[in-house]
Amino acid sequence: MCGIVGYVGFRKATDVLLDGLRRLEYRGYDSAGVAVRTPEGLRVVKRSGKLSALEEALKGVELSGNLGIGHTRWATHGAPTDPNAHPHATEDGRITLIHNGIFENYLELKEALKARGHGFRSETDSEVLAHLVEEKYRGDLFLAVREALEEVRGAYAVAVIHAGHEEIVAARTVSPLVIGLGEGENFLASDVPALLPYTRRVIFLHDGDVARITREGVEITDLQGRPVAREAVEVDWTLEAAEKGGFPHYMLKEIHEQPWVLESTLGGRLLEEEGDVALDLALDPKEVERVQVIACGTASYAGLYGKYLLEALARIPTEWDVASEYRYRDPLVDGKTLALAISQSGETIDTLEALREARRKGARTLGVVNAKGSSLTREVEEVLYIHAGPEIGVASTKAYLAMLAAMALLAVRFGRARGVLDREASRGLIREMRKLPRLVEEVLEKRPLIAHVAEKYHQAQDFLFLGRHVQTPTAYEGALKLKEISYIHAEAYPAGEMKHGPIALIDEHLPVVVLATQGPLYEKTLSNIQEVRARGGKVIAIATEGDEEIRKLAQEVIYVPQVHPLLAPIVSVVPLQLLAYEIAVLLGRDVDQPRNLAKSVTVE
Ligand code: HGA
Repeated sequence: MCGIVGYVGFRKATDVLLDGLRRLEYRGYDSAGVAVRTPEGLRVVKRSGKLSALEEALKGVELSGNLGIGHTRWATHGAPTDPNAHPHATEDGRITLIHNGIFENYLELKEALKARGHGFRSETDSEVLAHLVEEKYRGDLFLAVREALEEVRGAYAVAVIHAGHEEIVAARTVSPLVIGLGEGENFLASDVPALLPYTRRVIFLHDGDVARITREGVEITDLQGRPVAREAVEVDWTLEAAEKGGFPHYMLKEIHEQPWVLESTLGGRLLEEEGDVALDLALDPKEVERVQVIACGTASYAGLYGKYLLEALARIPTEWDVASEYRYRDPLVDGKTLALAISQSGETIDTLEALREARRKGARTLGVVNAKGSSLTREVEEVLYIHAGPEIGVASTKAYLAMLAAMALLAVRFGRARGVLDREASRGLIREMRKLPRLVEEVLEKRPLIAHVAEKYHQAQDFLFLGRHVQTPTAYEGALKLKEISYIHAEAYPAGEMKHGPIALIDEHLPVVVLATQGPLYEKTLSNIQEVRARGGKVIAIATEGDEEIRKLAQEVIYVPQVHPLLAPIVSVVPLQLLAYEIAVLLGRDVDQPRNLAKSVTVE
């Protein structure tokens, strides 16, 4: 959600801010703005629409200054209009701020501020903080921001500047913020990719931290002004990894990165000789009697795959529901329950809150996360990193694949530790896992065929996706990808469930994507395909290389390489990602920044 950037140093601030915003635009993108400290005071330029609208507005405006803040917005309070775009300023224009999150008590604060004579220019919750800081200000901006924050309730990352100070005051609670450390300059951002062109030395702020950032250094305290020590860390993400590298879209680039992503998720963790995996977890799987998966969106489908594997390979009862439901269903948890929280960003608020609920009830906790240093990693006992590198496309692809691989690792480890998976079976699986990067590479070569299928079906109004057992989450994920980036209505069902309702949808206009790879339920899936055919539906089958039988039944067949049936989802989801991508491109959609969505959902 919303992207925040800040700069203080010797460079032209607008250049650094726009560059940073471009790298954060995936977080939110209905409006954007910058504020720069110029010799004439603070100057704000902001526009509704995409970042390009702001860039256009800035052409011909001379904003000279070496200190500034910038923001891309994903509106929660107030429509995406120019006045509601950030930064927000006080009436005298001497204080300006940007905010990510929601101030829950803003209405009462706004009424009180109005009664005390403050005039408001936006409908946002964010603007109240600018006026509060103004009231508290007695010459010390750092202090004024802390005092103002004492009065707000809710989630925030904020950055505040004042015409009379060469400093940025930043604070966070819930919403992420990271400081980039330079020589004679310092940076601020919601996420690491914005900092990578300038520095890899960063400080992740924690909840309740307030920082004063000048060109010489950084001072961090808690809300009461007590100093807190935060270590600077080196991040290992490269700039190239966070750029498009010749692909027309981040999503396509990220789909093509999947072979090496799998290498890095699995690399060094597969112990073929021992028939085990090395996960470096202190947690003893024998002490776990039940797993509860906590995740949202794509990560939740990875979690559903995890449930099938943990039950099949480690024989641990595993519950699965989305985090926003888990949190409010008063789940039954005890000290032998493992809450397995999965999140690409590690900042997804529903997942964090559900995890906190599990912890309050006494669960053990394990996070499966991509972003190092993110909030989730600090709130779980242990972390299993998926090592997918920065994912910028809003619709997740490579992080999903890496999460699937992480689930496979976890299930093998748990199965071995609990003595229910024998060494030979495990060695077989590990050998198959080793092949995955190469097999995914082979699937990527099918892109021209998939583009052809997309061409034939991109005018459809609806799609149905069917899969069974471990391919059920693949069907869910395939439908989600298509919805997210093409805006075509798509539903997914476990194939056996089709006859209990969704079959009513089938006619000659409905393309039905069926995951029909080899495995124990292959024959049953073929029967489901027959049922679709009998009603005129068009079948697009994802099938195992060499399966000639299926050609007689399906209008289209996209082959994926032969692999252990439990690992088939890892190769089978790739054509579905490409299908969604090709259809979205044909329909002229904004693939990397689909409407209404944001990459890391930090509001409830
Ligand atoms: N509530 C603020 C900021 C929204 C936000 O953080 N979105 O992710 C607004 O509506 O402008």
